[in-house]
Amino acid sequence: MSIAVEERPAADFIARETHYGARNYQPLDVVLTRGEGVYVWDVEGHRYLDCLAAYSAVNQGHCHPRLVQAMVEQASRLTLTSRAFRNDQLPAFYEELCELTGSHMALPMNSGAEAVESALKTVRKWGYEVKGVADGAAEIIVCSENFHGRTLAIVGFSSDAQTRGGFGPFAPGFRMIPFGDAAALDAAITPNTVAFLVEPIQGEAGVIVPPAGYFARVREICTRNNVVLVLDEIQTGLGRTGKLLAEQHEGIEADLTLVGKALSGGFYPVSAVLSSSEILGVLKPGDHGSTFGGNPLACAVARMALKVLIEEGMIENAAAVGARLKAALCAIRNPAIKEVRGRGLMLAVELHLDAGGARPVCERLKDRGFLCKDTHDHTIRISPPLVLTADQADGIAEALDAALQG
Ligand code: IF1
Repeated sequence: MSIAVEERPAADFIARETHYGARNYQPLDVVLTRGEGVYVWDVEGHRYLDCLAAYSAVNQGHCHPRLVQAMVEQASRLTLTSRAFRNDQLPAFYEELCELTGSHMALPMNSGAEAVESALKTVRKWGYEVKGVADGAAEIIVCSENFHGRTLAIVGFSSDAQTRGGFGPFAPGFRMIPFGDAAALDAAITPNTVAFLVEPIQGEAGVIVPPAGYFARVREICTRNNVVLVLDEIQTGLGRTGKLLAEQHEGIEADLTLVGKALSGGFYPVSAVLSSSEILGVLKPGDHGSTFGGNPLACAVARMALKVLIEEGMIENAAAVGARLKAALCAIRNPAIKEVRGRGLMLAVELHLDAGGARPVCERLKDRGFLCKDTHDHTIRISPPLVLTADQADGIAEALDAALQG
């Protein structure tokens, strides 16, 4: 028996979603039913090039056949054991993930926000047990305009009014500094500072690339002050910027690295905290956990997601096609464009304040068969699957050029 595909007009799907669903999103009115590679199709049969890739969770392309096979095979063998018992997929997942990323050990979780929360707990415990911070006094430094997820602890240290608004009171122990300012980090560190949590490129802020040399200085400051450097690579990691991890552009290594999203190629929520040293070792049996974290279905899917990323050259493709797409976007001559930013296939086009906003441009792109996401009112984010071809990249730039003309 299967879940029947409903043949109804798009408006019918939208009406029921709006009626029964919590209204915490305002999606473009396109109802998708199928995906393959860089393309998705709506219920009326229109094809679109997906320039969001589910916020970089679908780096490997929609419904990658090797991922479908890994998922189906494992789903019919064993899905969930809980961590009360061992399963035969988890060791291989650990081994392959750690060897690929040069990590000492890993902690498996599900959503990105859970990986962030897990890192926050770990660095606090490390602070008390290893660094010798007095109980309850640990401080964690974060950046303004950060985006690390939606849980209470995380939104509590957001600088975005809507993200925080109405959800307090919040957990104490966080200090905020500007992104890209190494001197501010140096000045904010106290003897109680246990960690600095930062995105290599700020995503939700509008794809903000820090100044050259920033992360080299950050690394040096953290090392000198015995502060754990936690890089949130949930969006930037796994090939998105043209390297396996964005830290490789900076020539540094984080102490804790957070990955998620594309770790499953979009099939399943799989995230992980990667530890380059013994830091994760502060977690003892019973300290932390998750019903689904490290389950065999997640591990099998993630193993294949990493395998296809490497074997099919997707990271190199992201670098090459990303550079071509960025050049094509930069070549668009339109006074509405303020700036083109980004690295690899993590790109954004910021419009001038008087250009009428990014949302109408995204609506027109949709009508031309390209799905893009506006962010912060004036920025169009472009982050297609990493299997994008050069011709498809040129097509995106041509469509944006046309959409900007109205
Ligand atoms: C939403 C943005 C992307 C993330 C980083 C952790 C998480 C995310 C760097 C949490 C999640 C998402 C969630 C999505 C919007 C989105 C996003 F626009 F906010 F910035 F991707 F670009 N760290 N990012 O980007 O991961 O718990 O969601 O698995 O609708 O909230 P999660």
